Amino acid sequence: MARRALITGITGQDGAYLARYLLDLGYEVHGMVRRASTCPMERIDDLRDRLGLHQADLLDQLSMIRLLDRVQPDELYNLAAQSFVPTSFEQPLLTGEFTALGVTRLLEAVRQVNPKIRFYQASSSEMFGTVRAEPQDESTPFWPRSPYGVAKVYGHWITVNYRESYEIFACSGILFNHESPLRGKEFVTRKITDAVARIKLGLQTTLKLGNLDAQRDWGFAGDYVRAMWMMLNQDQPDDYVVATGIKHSVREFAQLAFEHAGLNYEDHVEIDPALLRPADVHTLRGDPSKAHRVLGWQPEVSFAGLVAMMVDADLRRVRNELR
Ligand code: NDP
Ligand code: GDR
Repeated sequence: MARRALITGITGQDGAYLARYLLDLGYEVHGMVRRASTCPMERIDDLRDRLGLHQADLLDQLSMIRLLDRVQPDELYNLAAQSFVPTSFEQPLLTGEFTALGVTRLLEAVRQVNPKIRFYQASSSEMFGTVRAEPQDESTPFWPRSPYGVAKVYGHWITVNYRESYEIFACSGILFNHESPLRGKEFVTRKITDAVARIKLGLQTTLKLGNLDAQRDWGFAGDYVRAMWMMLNQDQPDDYVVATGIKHSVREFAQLAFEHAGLNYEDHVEIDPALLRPADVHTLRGDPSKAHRVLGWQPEVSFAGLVAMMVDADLRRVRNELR
């Protein structure tokens, strides 16, 4: 019998990559989607006839209990969240409801329906915030810098707590930034590669950015979803940092992306103070030694490869839209 997986947040970037990965492994894949008046299925359109999609919402406890009862998954990946850091400053309460308490609602549903369901929580390097050590590993203390980061710290510890209290096979994956052509256009990497394509093809001339000196450890989303599956397929549940171990600044990302299209970023990028955050995370670099050692996980796409992949995909897409 095929193993059965349920993904919350299946319509997001990671949900789309993870669904593909699990289908390729032979899983029966189900996804939780929330009701909307428009259709947010763009990223999984080509997979829809191979997926079971079910309506439920992180805010509605009963909907999640019913969903688990109906699907009876072996593995549950909790990727759903309000995931955009600036929005968390504007909507801190809603962010807490989705990104923090949503995790407890889901874990309670696991306890009630079947405590043998293996549970993955999408934790984040944003929990490290003002970093207490460089690079950051599983034992580095958290100091989150946004309501989003604070909510993710709650999600992390409630996952650990349910593992320790109820012996649920629950893992927290502390993933550093990972990007792809499916990344939302509000995040800085995709904002840059989308603008590069539009500038190259004559549709816009400038790109407004905020903090160009922020440094991130950027990897490829396709590599990172493999690590999620690996965590749930060990003998023991545990928490892992997933990162490349190399950091770059937003400026470097922009420079490389514009260069890849034969452009100079200095001719097009403008600083907009409105894009600066009330508190930002200035630098992040992960230490993925444990994921290498225990999971055997290795990333396959380099930073330069990622930038080129994203610029090429946006150039192709914008060209097609112009036809
Ligand atoms: P996205 O923002 O692309 O996707 C978020 C998903 O959550 C969407 O499918 C969205 O649905 C869903 N969602 C939001 N609110 C609710 C709700 N109330 N009920 C049900 N579903 C909801 O995020 P990513 O794919 O980039 O990230 C996946 C997870 O990993 C998130 O939890 C994120 O915080 C975390 N993370 C991401 C990292 C990254 O670099 N990408 C790094 C570390 C952690 P809809 O389509 O309806 O909006
Ligand atoms: P982040 O990603 O906050 O790290 O969270 P984002 O791409 O939004 O920002 C990265 C850094 O770039 C700086 N920056 C800008 N950011 C945006 N969005 N837009 C701009 O114009 C801009 N200019 C500079 C930011 O200040 C920041 O320092 C992402 C999300 O996917 C989270 O859900 C996830 O948990 C973390 O990555 C790891």
